[in-house]
Amino acid sequence: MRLGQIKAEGGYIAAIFEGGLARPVPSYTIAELIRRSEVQNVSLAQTTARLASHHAEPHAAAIPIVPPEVWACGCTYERSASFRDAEHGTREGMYAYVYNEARPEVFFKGTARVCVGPGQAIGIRADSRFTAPEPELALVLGSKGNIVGYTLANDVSAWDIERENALYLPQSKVYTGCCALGPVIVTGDDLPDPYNLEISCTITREGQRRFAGSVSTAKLHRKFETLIEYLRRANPTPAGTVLLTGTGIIVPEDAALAPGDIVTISIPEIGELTNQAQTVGAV
Ligand code: DO4
Ligand code: MG
Repeated sequence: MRLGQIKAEGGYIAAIFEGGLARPVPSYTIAELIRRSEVQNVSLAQTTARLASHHAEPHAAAIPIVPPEVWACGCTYERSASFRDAEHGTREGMYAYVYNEARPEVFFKGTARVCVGPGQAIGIRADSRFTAPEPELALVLGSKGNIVGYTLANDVSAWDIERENALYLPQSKVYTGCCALGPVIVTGDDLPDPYNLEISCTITREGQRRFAGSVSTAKLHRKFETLIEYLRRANPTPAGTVLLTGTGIIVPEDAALAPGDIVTISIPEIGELTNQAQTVGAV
């Protein structure tokens, strides 16, 4: 099932997306449906199907969940680790270490406050000269850490700030518009092999293609269960938490995001997530 949210009732409500149309679920957000499905001990798809309107309407997909917390994993693809070590002038440094060790990199990416949905602006910090999109498969988790669905995420990051010093990571990762989610959440029953998905990304400036790249989730060096297990060690995350699984697409510095750039991330089984970049904050 393809679930998400639409703008309605003065906020967001859940909807089932089918054939280009949406069947609204009045009075419920996706987070509320996840909690309800847990209380009733039935799947999210069943809970949603029971409450959804039978009338399909044209609606734009909004942010598919208002997440209480967003976490992200890093260096889960070899490409991400080797690029970051190279930025520090080493062939194998701290990023290769994390790539190879049992404990993955897991960092806090923020709350709903810094998240945007399809069509909303992603941020370029005013104090960054090299901000890049990080196209990632994202897991939507239930209260026990179970995967209730999959969506797309853009872990937009100020790579120059990260490169300057590892202790600057939170500033490179968490700021207004740093995380785009959407367009929909695909439940597990409709995504039989999440380790075999092709993620693509393009950056377009004034109608001209600046960058195109892709990677398969088959190149992911970790199992989702391992990432979730480390996330939740001594840290029980609430239902609706979103976990980004890392990037395998690296944008070169000459394609660094500029205000007005259009970033599109896609996985055919999930859809396309498009956002325009804009400067946030002031120096
Ligand atoms: O520490 C670096 C962050 C890595 C990351 O976000 C990724 O690999 O996706
Ligand atoms: Mg990332």
